[in-house]
Order: sequence, then structure tokens, then C-alpha cells
Amino acid sequence: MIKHPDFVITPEIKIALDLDTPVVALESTVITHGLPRPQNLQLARDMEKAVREAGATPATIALLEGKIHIGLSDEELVRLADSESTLKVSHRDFATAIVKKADGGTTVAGTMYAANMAGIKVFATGGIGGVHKESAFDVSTDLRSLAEIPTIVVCAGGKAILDLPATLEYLETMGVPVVGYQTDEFPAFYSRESRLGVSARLDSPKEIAEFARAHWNLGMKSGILVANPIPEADAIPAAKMEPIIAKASAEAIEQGIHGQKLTPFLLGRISELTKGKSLKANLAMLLNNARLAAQIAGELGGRKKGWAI
Ligand code: PSU
Ligand code: MN
Repeated sequence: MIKHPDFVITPEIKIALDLDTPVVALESTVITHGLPRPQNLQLARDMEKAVREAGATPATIALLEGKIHIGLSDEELVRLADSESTLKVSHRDFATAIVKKADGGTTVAGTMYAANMAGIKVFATGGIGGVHKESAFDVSTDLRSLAEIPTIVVCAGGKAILDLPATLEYLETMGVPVVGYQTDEFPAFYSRESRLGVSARLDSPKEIAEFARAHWNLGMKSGILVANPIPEADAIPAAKMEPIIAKASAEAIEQGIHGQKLTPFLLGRISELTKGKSLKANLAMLLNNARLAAQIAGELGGRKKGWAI
């Protein structure tokens, strides 16, 4: 169990980790920057509930007054969701948050880093960051983390706002397995289709757990990206999304929005342009991913069940 002065771990999660029972990490940038109020708080609660119902302990990770919290109470969730001024915390922002005693939502990259330090190997999010279309140099730290941090990340594919072929090329170069859950096609966040492939198709949580054990027992250090297509009922066809994403993307360039602000701007604008349909899709996929992550965590078991990292 990690003992670090900057970490606060809830007793429930400590016990779950000590007993080697399944734990699922949940990110918090989606709460602080990804979703509007009040849907953000509702989603945070619903994700925790979905993880519990699937038999695992949820560990929402966030910064509060400069401490890295592994697991939040309901009051803490409310505070994070309501706060006007939270940082978006990726690798280089942890020290800022600690020194300034700030509140912050951890990105996929930041959450993977903290989860791995705490010994949590399975993590659920909506869509990972990647290579942006607007600038060739805007490559999310999420990709570097996937290359370096041995954690299973369950997502609904790359965010459709990204340059998905370039994102997949980067993951291939860095040796990150891209697993399609019950699909041969890499899903594109709001849509189930992208015409892009995956490196492996696996059809059950058990198979994914076996895959992770095999990968890590060979000494591989990378994460494993599990792409879980958005449920059919909530999906928006790619052809419908493309012009909307192009419009939001053009507006971002026009308004000079870049860096950390780009992803929240695009998600917000796309939600406006789809009259909330994309937001509904985003919420549905997040819950769907929380469930699958809990099932995978249940199959994976802890170090005692035989994986090396
Ligand atoms: N997925 C969502 N909503 C989000 C994000 C992902 O459904 O808000 C967040 C994640 O935290 C991800 C971040 O790490 O967006 C990517 O930001 P950037 O492109 O600046 O790295
Ligand atoms: Mn970026």
C-alpha cells in the first residue's frame, strides 16, 4: 500500500486493495472540465454506482487542496463538481496543484499515473485524448501515459474530435495494444464506426484479463487500451458527426483556442450544435465503460492471481 504524504486514500479503497478485491479508477477532468453542470455531478455518482453494481470498488481520483485523493466522499464530489476554478491536472500539473493547494480534475494521463502509484490497474473513461486535428504538435499526454503506465484503460475509442489515424499510429509506434471489445473496428466515441482497425479483438472481460496478464508477464510496461463501442441506442452515425465536428474545429482555430482548453471547448460546442444529443451519448458511454472496467477488474484479480507488474 502506498504511503506518500501527498496521497489521501479512503479506508474503503485501502481495504479493497489490501484484500485484492477489484477496484476501478475513475477520472475527474470529465467532471471538472468535460461536462456541464449539473450533469457532471450526476454522472460522477452514476459511474461510481455502475462500478459498484458490477462488483468492484470505485476510486474517483482528483486533487483537493493540493492532496491527491484516491476515492472521494459524496461531499467531496459535490465540491469538485461545483467548483468554479479547478485545474486540469495532467503529469506536469500535479506539482502546481500541490504547491498551490488547489482543487483539480485529473485527465486520463493524470489518473493513470496516480492510480498506478496506488496499485489500481483498471481505469474507465469516456474517450482518450490523442493527436489533435487543429495542430500537428497538440498530442495529448494521454498517449505518452498509455505507452509508459501499465494500466488497462477502458474507453469508447478516441474522441472523434481527434485525428484518429494519427492517434492510432502513435499508439502502434509506442507498442500500446488497442483492443476492440467485441469489435474489429476502432470506435470513434460518439459513433461505433471509424473504418480503422484494432490490434486485437477480444470478446469477454475474462479474455481481456488473460490478455493483460500475458502482456505484463512478458515484461511489457505499457498500458492496454480497451475500446468499447458506445451502446447502439445512444450512438450517432459518423457521417452525422463529421460536419458538426468540422464546424466546432474551425471555430476553435478562428478563436485561437488551443492547449488544455481545446478539448473542453470542442466537447461543449459539439453538445450545443447537436442540441445535447452528443452529451447524452457521452454520458451513456461513460457508464457503459464503467461497467466493463468493473467486470475486467473482477476477472483480473490482484498480483497474487499472477501478473507481474
Ligand atoms: N473523455 C470525455 N470527456 C473528457 C475527457 C475525456 O468523455 O472531458 C478528458 C480526459 O480527461 C482526457 C482529456 O484525458 O479530456 C484530454 O485532454 P487533452 O486533449 O488536453 O489532453
Ligand atoms: Mn492537447
